[in-house]
Amino acid sequence: MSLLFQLRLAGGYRGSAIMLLGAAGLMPLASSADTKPAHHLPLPTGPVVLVVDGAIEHTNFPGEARLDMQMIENLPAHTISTTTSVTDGVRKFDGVRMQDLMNYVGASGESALAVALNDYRVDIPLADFDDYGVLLATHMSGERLQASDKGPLWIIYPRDDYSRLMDIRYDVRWVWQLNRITVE
Ligand SMILES: Nc1nc2c(c(=O)[nH]1)N[C@H]1C(S)=C(S)[C@@H](COP(=O)(O)O)O[C@H]1N2
Ligand SMILES: [Mo]
Repeated sequence: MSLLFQLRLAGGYRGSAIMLLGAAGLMPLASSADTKPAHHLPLPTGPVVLVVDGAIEHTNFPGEARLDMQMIENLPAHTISTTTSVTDGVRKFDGVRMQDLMNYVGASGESALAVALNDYRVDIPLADFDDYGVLLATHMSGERLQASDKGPLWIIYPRDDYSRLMDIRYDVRWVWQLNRITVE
């Protein structure tokens, strides 16, 4: 990952971005980024809403990527409008792509064990994220998802765009109140 990309992801962390720029100024930009031995994610500054562990390369605690909402929302914004099996009519969901999140933590492997606040857990093939542009939603109908109602993070599939997703095998992967992902 390039230093510039890191700086962009650090958006909002102006202090640390300036410190990074200062450190980079001591040596040529390209070599400082390329020779960095291990990749460390920025530290969360707000409440941790999602922990990713398992087969990931980029961490900010031993073996874990602890993410606050800002770190998640620094990823590119995406939208899916779809019906769901638990709401009426078409809803607009805003959030970030699961694939971008997996890239951010440097995930490798076959599947993601998604675990929710209520201990619900299900294995999701990593291929789904790229195949369907699966969303990690933070908002429904323009409003932030609350923990009291499927939030703060809900995995959303574009089921209206792919008839094969209208199936119980996929319904069970729509994990709401998601709070941990173990990459396997
Ligand atoms: N956090 C959480 N997410 C969950 C579940 C759950 O119990 N807890 N149930 C799953 C199942 S089994 C299905 S079929 C879909 C829809 O659940 P529902 O029809 O029971 O509302 O959400 C999935 N996501
Ligand atoms: Mo279910």
